[in-house]
Formats: sequence, C-alpha cells, structure tokens
Amino acid sequence: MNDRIATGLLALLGLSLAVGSALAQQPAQTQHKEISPPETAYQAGSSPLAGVDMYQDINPKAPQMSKAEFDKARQIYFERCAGCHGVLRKGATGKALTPDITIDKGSEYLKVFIKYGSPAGMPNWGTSGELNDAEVDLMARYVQQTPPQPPEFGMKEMKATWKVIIPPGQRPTKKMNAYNLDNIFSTTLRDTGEVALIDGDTKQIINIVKTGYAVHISRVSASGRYLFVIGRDAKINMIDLWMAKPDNVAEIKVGLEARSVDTSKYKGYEDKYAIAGSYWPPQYVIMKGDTLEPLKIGATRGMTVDTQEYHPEPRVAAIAASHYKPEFIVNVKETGKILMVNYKDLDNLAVTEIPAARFLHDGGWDSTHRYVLMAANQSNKIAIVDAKEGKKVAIVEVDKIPHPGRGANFIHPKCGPVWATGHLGSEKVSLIGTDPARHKDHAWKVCETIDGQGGGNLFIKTHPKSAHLYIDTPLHPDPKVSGSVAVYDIKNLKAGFKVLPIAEWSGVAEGAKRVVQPEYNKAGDEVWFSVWSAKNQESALVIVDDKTLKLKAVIKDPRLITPTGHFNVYNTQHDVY
Ligand code: DHE
Repeated sequence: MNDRIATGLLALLGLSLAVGSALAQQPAQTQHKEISPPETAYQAGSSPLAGVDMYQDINPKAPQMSKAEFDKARQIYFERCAGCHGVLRKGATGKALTPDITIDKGSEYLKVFIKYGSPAGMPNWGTSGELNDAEVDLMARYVQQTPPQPPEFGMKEMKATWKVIIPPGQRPTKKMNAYNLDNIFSTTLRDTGEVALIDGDTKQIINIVKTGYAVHISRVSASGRYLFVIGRDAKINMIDLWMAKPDNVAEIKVGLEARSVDTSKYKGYEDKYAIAGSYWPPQYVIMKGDTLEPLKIGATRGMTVDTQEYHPEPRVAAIAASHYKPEFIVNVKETGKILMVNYKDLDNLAVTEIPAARFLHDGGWDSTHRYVLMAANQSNKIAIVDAKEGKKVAIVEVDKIPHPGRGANFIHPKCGPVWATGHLGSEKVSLIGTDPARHKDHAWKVCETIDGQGGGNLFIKTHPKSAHLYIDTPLHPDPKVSGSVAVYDIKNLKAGFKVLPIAEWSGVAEGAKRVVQPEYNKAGDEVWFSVWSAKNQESALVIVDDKTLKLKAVIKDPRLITPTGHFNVYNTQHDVY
C-alpha cells in the first residue's frame, strides 16, 4: 500500500508541472479559466484511502467492470480525484459524481470530460499525459458505479492501534538534554513519513522521528514538552522533548485519513487533552494529553450551512485551541460550520455550532488570541469568531481561494492591528483589521490589499519582533516564482516587495525546488524556508537573516527528504505569527 500511496503523493509535485506544461500547449478554449493549474494540483493530492478495502455492490445500470478493473479505477480515484469530488463522490470542491448523474451522461461524454477537462476546473487528465486512453475509459465506467464506502473507524478500531511506547511514569521527570527546546524546529519530511527535529541554535539535526504516512503538521502542547505530529493516514505520534534524544512516547490511528491535531491550551488544562480531526471518517476525537488514549469521538456529518442539506462526509480541516475558554475550534469543511467543542466536561460535551461558509480550510488567531480567522477557501471568504463570546463576528469577502496557513499579524499604519492572508488563486494579499476597540472603522474589513509575486501562494508569515512580511508561492507554475519569496517592509508597504531567490541560494541543482512555508526562530531574527524537491532528489532548508534579508545558512542532509512545513516549538506553542 505504501508504494502506491507514495506514487500518488509524488504525483502532487509532478502533477502541477505536467498540468502546467500541458496547458501551455493547449488551445485557449480548453484551458481552465476558473481554477489555476497550481490550485488544481494542490487539491488533487492523493488520499491514503486508495489502499483501504471497501464494500462494493453491483449497479446493474452501470457499464460492466471486472473486479481487477474496479480495483484499479478505485485506486486512481483515491489518488487523483477524491480530494476534490469527495470519498463518496457527493461533491466537495469538485462536482458530485454519483450514478444518478453520471449514468445519464454516459461513457462517451464522461470520457471527453476526463480526457480534456473543463473550464470550471476539471483537470485535463488525458491530454496532460496523466492518464492514458485506457485509463480514461476505465474512469468513465468507474464513476457510473455505486461509490464504494470506506469502513467506519470508531473507538474499538482506535484502541486497537493505540500504543503507549513509554508510559508517563517511566518518562523523565525533568529535561534530560541540553537543547534549547524553545528553538527546536519540527520539519515535515512528507514523503518518508518522518519529522526532522532540528536544533534551531546549532542547525544540527537532533533526531529523525518515524511518524504517520505523508506526514502533515506538527503542534506543541501548552507546556512545550510534547510535540504532536499527524500523518495523512490519521496516525498521530507524540514526541517527548524532555528525553535525552527526543522520540515517540505514544501513537494512535484516529481514522483512515486526516490532516489536523492540536492540544488543550486553556489555563488549568495545559497538556491535559489532545484533539485530532479526520477527513475519513468525518469526525474528531479528544484524547488524553499524556498518552493519546481516545476518550470521546464527535461526528461531523450533518446539514450544510447554507442550503441546509445533509452532507455525508464533512471533513475536519483546521483545529485551533482557545486561550479564552476550555474549547477547541474545529473547522468542518463541507458543511461550513465552525464548532466550539468545550472540553470542560467530556461526559456532557457542549458544542457550539457557528455558521460560517462552506469549504472551511485553514486559519489562525489574531494577535490578542481572542479572535480566530478561518478561510472558507472555495467561497473566497474569511470567517471570524470571537472565542471569548463564542459568537461569529463577521464574514469577510477576500480574493480568490484564500490560504492563510495560520496568517500573519502586524500593525498597519492606518488600520492598527491587522491579520493577513494570501491566496492560492491570485497574487493578492488581504489585510483585515482586527481591533474593534481602538480601530473600529477598520475592524473586520479588508483594510488594504497588496500584491505578492503571483498566484500559488500557500503561506505568509511575520513575527512581533520583525519588520518584514514573507509571502511564498510554491504552487506557481513559473519555477522562478515558485523558487523565491516576496518580502515586504511592513512599515512601508507602498514600496512594494523584494524578491529573495531562496532556491538559488540553496545550491540545490535539480528538481522542482519549491520554496515553502516561512517560519521564524524563537528570537524572531531568522526565517526558515524549505526548498522542496521530489523524493529521489536533493532538498534543503534555507535560513535568512531577517534584519539584512541576506542568506544566513543552508541545511543539507541526505535524510532531509521532501521537507515541507516546519514548526518552531515556541512560536507554535504560543501561537506567535
Ligand atoms: Fe496542508 C495545514 C489540508 C496539501 C502543507 N493542510 C493544513 C490544514 C489542513 C490542510 C486542513 C490545517 C491544519 C490545522 O491547522 O489544524 N493540505 C490539506 C489538504 O487537504 C491538501 C490541500 C491536499 C492533501 O492531499 O493533503 C493539503 N499541505 C498540502 C501540501 O501539499 C503541503 C504544501 C505540503 C505537505 O507537507 O503536504 C501542505 N498544510 C501544510 C502545512 C500546514 C498545513 C505546512 C500547516 C501550516 C501552519 O502554519 O500551521
């Protein structure tokens, strides 16, 4: 299973290049007008469900398929299509592909659609060379079959995967190493299913820790002792930073596919609970913060926020831990609801449901940590919730496909404190006022829009001690743009941005060399970037001196395979961004 998933994940890197070059050769009328090639590639990432056994019934009206054909098509579907069309093909960011729709369209129509794509954003899988004619035919027949349903994953299944490698009583009672824990970075090694723990002071690798497959993000417990890492296969690893050589102390699988994890941060509940959200099954689980023992599972299936129709697979996207109440903020993507899950009394779990907008994805806190700003990316909106009052504050229209990561907070000369998001679908960066007390006129409005280098932006970052705002563009089709970052002087936005050629500075010779995710060190005077190439190629980390904007260091190591996100312990623990 791993090899197959690996191939699919690697396709994400290759795919945008393939789609990009194929588009360049296409006649204008067949190009995607609504969705950019990098965005298509990003959404069409592979799902670990490709390797999961699923129940299948026979639909007599659908064209015939042998079991071998069905299994091959199902694998392609989960590697290429499920990210947009959903596990059950009920439609997510892509259209619904259920048999009541597809059988009427018929195989010939579907083949053309799959081969050439559509102006509304369907990739041209055939003409881009991603699928051959036989595979296009296979997929046209597959989408007319009844969608197979992956199994559920409840308490019994979670407990069967749960391992406490070192019980709390056998763990160190004090820090057993000389590392400056606050300045450790956890770097995602996406395609090897590992994180690299790197000493931010010496730039040396402390340990390479085995984690879940196609590992995604790291989060840090309120005390700063434990690091939580989640893989796309929904495996969570808990790493104890007090050990002489920090390593795994507990692990669990919370579903079949997931993206988010966080831990309780409210006063009195520090390190008490962890939470993870899954894409499949659509649910979240609250676990014990020192062992990962699963305690309570909450389902997210339910009605959509706007048309109030039942959605069978609303995925859990970003989760944030409130500093104002014992609550987790849980984004439910397809129904467009933000759940405030109160963990004070797990037996009588209180969940406040805040209506936002469909396709909630990522987001983060304003500088006071009172307001959380979440991107409903395919709706081009930012939903803002007051964590103190437990209420929606505003929904702000921004540009095409906002993608903030956790966003960036700084003081704007006119609007006061602002939170910024870049966009996957355009070069715009929207600055939203976040101070209703002293800058009321600008609060919860776009105060100013500035330009980055182009579309394909994923992450944006600044730091309270920095004068700069960094904007990456790893999914831009032009390698010059995807291999560099734009930097603004936040006191003089009118001066425009400077471009730092990070990929060139890395000295990496070949590969996509996408520059991804600016992340500051604890002091706020260095910015770290990943230079991300394919699994069989060299990658690197590049560190920039934030004052001079000059190259400070390059970290290269044969073990740094496909580095993507990186998470500084102190900044992640305290939500500094
Ligand atoms: Fe991510 C955060 C989902 C592809 C790197 N990504 C998130 C979050 C979600 C998400 C829901 C918010 C988690 C949170 O805050 O709790 N990501 C998805 C996808 O569904 C998607 C589009 C496709 C997929 O198949 O997974 C996807 N993500 C990617 C990548 O291809 C990236 C660039 C490289 C990689 O490592 O996979 C990537 N995602 C990241 C990073 C963050 C993230 C680095 C954390 C940002 C932060 O500052 O917190």
